Amino acid sequence: MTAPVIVPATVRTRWTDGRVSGDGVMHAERRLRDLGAVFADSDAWASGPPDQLVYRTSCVFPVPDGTEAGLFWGTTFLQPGTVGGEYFMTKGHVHAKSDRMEVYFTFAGTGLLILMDPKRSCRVEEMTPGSVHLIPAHAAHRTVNIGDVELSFGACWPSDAGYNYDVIARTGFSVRAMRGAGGRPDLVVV
Ligand code: S6P
Ligand code: ZN
Repeated sequence: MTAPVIVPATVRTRWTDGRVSGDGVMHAERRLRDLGAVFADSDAWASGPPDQLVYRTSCVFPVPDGTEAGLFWGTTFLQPGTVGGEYFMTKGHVHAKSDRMEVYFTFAGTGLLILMDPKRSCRVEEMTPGSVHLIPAHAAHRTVNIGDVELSFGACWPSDAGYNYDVIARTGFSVRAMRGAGGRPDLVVV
């Protein structure tokens, strides 16, 4: 057998901020206009700049969506800001195959990971550089930027997990993160 040659990795992640580069990296973004039902104060949302970037993702999908036993991974970059006193956050979803788990790991910034079980009970984990978060089966998950700089975190999830945004669009999370006195987050149960 001939000796294998050493080849460079085809994808790189910069550990200081999570920036992903290389082959097959797909970019997507969500602006304020895309997040109408997400924030509690719909008047504040409607009066905000629709082009305002709230978050973007850079992900690698090495196998077709829905493939059993494959993996996807990537970074989410969530901007700092508020709408009606509520911190910028992701839409949030439960996986379409809801028993599929996921792992998050924080590169930079400070945030919250809101995990909600099917009984609408929430657990809120602090995200800081280096923190690692396991998203259990059946948990809806949403991230919130509670800092003054970009929050970036990596994610790795099964390629057959899929997304269900409808359940969140219909009933939301039972906890909202508002900027409180002194800039600290207040968790409001709704
Ligand atoms: C995918 C994973 C993340 C999110 C991303 C944006 O399972 O959880 O890549 O897609 O953080 O959040 P959302 O709720 O808009 O998909
Ligand atoms: Zn997910």
